[in-house]
Amino acid sequence: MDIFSADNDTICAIATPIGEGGIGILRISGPGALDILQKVFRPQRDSVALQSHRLHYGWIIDPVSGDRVDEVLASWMRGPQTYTREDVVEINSHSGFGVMDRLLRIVLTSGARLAEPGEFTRRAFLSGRIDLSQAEAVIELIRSRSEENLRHAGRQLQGGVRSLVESWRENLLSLQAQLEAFIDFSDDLDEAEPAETEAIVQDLSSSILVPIREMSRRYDEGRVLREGLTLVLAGKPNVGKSSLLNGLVGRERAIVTPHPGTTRDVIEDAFILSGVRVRVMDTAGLRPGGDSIEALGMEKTRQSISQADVVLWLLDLSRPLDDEDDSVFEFIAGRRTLLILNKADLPACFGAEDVKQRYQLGDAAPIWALSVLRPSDLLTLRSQLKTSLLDRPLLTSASGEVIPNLRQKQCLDQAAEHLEHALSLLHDQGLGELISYEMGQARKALESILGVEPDDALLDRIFGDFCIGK
Ligand SMILES: Nc1nc2c(ncn2[C@@H]2O[C@H](COP(=O)(O)OP(=O)(O)OP(=O)(O)O)[C@@H](O)[C@H]2O)c(=O)[nH]1
Ligand SMILES: [Mg+2]
Repeated sequence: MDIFSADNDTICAIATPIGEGGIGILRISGPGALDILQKVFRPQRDSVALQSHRLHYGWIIDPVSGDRVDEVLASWMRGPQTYTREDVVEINSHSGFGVMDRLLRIVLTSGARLAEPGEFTRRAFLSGRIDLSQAEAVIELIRSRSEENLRHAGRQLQGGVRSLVESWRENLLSLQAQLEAFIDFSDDLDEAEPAETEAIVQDLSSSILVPIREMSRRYDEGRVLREGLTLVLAGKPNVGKSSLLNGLVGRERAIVTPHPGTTRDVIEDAFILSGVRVRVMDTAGLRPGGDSIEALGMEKTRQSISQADVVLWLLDLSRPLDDEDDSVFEFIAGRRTLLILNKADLPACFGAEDVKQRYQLGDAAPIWALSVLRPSDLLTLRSQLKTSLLDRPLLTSASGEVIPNLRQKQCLDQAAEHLEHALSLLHDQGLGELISYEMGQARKALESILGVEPDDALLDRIFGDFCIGK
């Protein structure tokens, strides 16, 4: 792709968060980058020529007024060994709204225009330095909020998705070429050697379709890595929900009192479980009746439960099961639920079996008896949560699997569908040209993961998600 065919102007943006800080970075990219730097930057040692990929110490000067604006370190990097493959300039200045704003205006009046969100990365893509899946990994990396998520984005940035998809694509191309060689001899495949068609079927299925389906399946589990999990604590009043929240996040986040109805609002916090971010919501105790404030709180509880990936339902072992517990059960019906029998340090009024019977739960339902006030029980609970919620081979860091995002998954599913058509046509000895067409469509779907021939709307959607300056 020719980088000078489209947006050939020079763009600039503040690349660091706006606000007071030690250092702020202004980034410029495009053919005019060096020229602009020379207009606005005075190196301390005038005689030294600006060298590529070196830091230079000096001052930013307002070319109009001649004012010294800030003491900076500036670098100029000659393309193509840069983020965008264009000439890139970075100015490290002090960071504060006034300084950065002045700097930006000086650079803008010296010949650059303000970059759109994600435009630097878009240029890296258009110049062919990275493919679309790697550009998406940049956003994921910036947004990642847990170690596991970060690790995955890093793998993707290094081309994890790209190399797999490219290998399927190559493979598909060569199978299509083999197939077309038959078609040259006959219209129908029934005249081709059965052994040869069989070999194509085998290859198409085992080395392309199966791994494509496998990667697509990982999407759901991968969502957990990207977005984390939402855990909602539910139960009747006074069972220990707020105590559990505090125990899980390791601080006194919610008020705990011996009075039922203490929590009236949804209280949210987060903790990290095996590298995955878990958002946890403590809710108002559920019970029929109650005053109007409690009723509002219960409505909010209902909303939280509807957003939950998993509900932790707490029961109080020290009091008999009652109709308040029954109404909680109705409230959370249909949600993925784990049960905690809390206050196991006190004499118990019932056991796990009674709960299973009363609510007709299967034997497989996880029920854990513990006291959320005991640190050792909390540790056990954490590891039980880990096993129930996260322990799939995929989520262990060593697996190195790549996980598609939603867009990539949709492309994979399309590719798989075309491959299945091709396979069933091959099986029925259908028209060779149709088979070849389906294989071509599958290849196109794979190529759209990489961003071969992307349309502008798609690029706008992907890069519009970035911040300005990236
Ligand atoms: N003995 C014992 N007491 C507990 C345990 N867990 C919580 N409690 C006590 O139970 C009372 C209620 O705890 P909370 O955490 O406020 O209960 P809650 O479910 O948030 O109550 P509401 O906000 O009113 O719905 C407090 O006095 C806690 O100290 C436990 O495992 N053992
Ligand atoms: Mg509470």
